[in-house]
Amino acid sequence: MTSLVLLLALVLCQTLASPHLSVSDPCVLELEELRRDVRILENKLLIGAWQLTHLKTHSFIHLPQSSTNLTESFKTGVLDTLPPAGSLTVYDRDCSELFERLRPASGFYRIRPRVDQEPVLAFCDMEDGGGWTVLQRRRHGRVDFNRDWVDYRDGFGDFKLWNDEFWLGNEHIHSLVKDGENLVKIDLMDWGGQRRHVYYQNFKIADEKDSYRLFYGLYSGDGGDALSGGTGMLEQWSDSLSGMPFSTRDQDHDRYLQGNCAQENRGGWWYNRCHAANLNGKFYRGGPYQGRYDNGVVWGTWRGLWYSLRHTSIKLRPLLTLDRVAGSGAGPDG
Ligand SMILES: [Ca+2]
Repeated sequence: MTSLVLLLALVLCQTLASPHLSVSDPCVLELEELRRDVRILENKLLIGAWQLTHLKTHSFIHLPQSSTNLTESFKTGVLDTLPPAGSLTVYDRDCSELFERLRPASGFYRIRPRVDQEPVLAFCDMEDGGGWTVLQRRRHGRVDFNRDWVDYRDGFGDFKLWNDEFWLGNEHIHSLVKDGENLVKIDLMDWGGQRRHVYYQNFKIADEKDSYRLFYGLYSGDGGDALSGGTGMLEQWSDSLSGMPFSTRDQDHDRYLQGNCAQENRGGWWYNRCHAANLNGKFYRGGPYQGRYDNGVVWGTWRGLWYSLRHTSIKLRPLLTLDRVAGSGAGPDG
């Protein structure tokens, strides 16, 4: 329907407009706006349909019988006692392929993003619609995220229990995202148990020669677009991470000439001058924190720069999976 409106507007504009369209032509500007609106609407529709399907077919987490409150179960550590997830070697490219093939439970699997490389141990989130390869997770602050370039490149943390904390590794993330359309979902939870979910289409990072430079597409969700720094021009100038190379305390690639964002903010990230989002930052218990630098586990557009979140995860799956789940008929299954 929206595509039809766009087509109609295009025909109308071309009929009325002079043969030499300029950028200032109102029709050109209007079309650009319409195209953007269509993209946003399509995105919302996709995610809405997917969430609906998910609600119908999945329960979010298999809680122990005695616990009915998710937040409470995190507090009491009930989920820590769940048995370790399996670490089977599979030869699927990512968790979505594995999900399509076997519909297995969530857990650690050795996937193989590149056939010319050794399999990689990754957490596959088979809830929440299924097929998510998890790139990052913060849960309890036991893993130190203030690390050097090599650690961020190769990955670090614990890969055993389902709530272990880790960074999958920039090299592996690069292999996973380099060809194809995908959707990244960022799950956030504060210390009161409130949750927000943020989505970015076409998440991409360059190779190591280009310092794992970050690219991403359309934002949606209810936590705010902190990767782009927020809504103001000034915030975007200093905080937008779009097109930024990765920095660590021992490799400063940020735009902050007077210092090193990674050193101040205690984590590896795609810093600008420096950030409105710092999900690999220092883990502060309780939420609000004070200090010289806004170096907590921060998603600025939701809880601000001086609130450190309790849970975060960054996970990825191909956009095509969503098409199939949403039943658009665009996928190979028809
Ligand atoms: Ca710097």
